[in-house]
Amino acid sequence: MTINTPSPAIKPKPDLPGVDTKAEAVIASGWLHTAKFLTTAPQLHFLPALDVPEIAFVGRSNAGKSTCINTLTQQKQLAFASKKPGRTQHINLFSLGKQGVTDAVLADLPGYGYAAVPKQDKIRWQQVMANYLVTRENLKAIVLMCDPRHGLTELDEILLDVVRPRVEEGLKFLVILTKADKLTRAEQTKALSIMKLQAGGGEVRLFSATKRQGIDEVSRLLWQWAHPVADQTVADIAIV
Ligand SMILES: Nc1nc2c(ncn2[C@@H]2O[C@H](COP(=O)(O)OP(=O)(O)O)[C@@H](O)[C@H]2O)c(=O)[nH]1
Ligand SMILES: [Mg+2]
Repeated sequence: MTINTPSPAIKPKPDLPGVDTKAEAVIASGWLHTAKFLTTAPQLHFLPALDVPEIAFVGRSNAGKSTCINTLTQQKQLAFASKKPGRTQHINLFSLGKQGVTDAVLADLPGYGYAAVPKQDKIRWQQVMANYLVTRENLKAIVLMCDPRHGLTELDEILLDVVRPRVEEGLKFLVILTKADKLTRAEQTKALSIMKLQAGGGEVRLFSATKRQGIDEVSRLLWQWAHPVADQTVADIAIV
């Protein structure tokens, strides 16, 4: 869909002169909808080396990661929203791109922190995860899912420590506060400001799959990160 004449009813965000946020959200969501299963691997070295930007989704089991991926891509079964936490132990890749041309990849990493998982598996997970996050060359951004009712867990903190050097070198970082519908307005505001302090310069967004909150904002961020074009407006890009 090509959008080059923004509706007069849609006002650009004052802090982003020239960018029509609604039009950008439409483009971003169309792009996310192209997600297709690419491959799955139990460890980093089984993954194909890719030269398109990769955006990794991480988070403790049950944080709402599968639901979020399915919501963003508008596909019910893309990332299987398992009722059994800790079930997905592989890194799953999904390709994104219009007209069959892959221009980015989403990586769904195994959920962690599920108590019933044997210790050996937990250690294995930490190694796979750390290896991926530290050495995956085309990794462009990390999206950490966090249920704001629980806040950051010990494993989330470990993960933050692991990725911090790469974030300092320019890796993009977003914390999604999931299931925001479970919080009151006041609780949402509080959770957002606490997480902004903890995220160390990363982005933080409230998200609810059931109330469809935060979808446009997150979609736009992911789209922008995968398409970093300086000094171009969304309309220019859409015309190309
Ligand atoms: N109320 C509410 N529940 C959610 C939301 N997102 C996920 N859930 C529920 O949280 C549970 C875990 O979700 P799932 O996506 O499987 O989490 P994952 O283990 O991180 O992949 C499921 O019962 C979902 O239905 C949300 O936005 N709102
Ligand atoms: Mg899941």
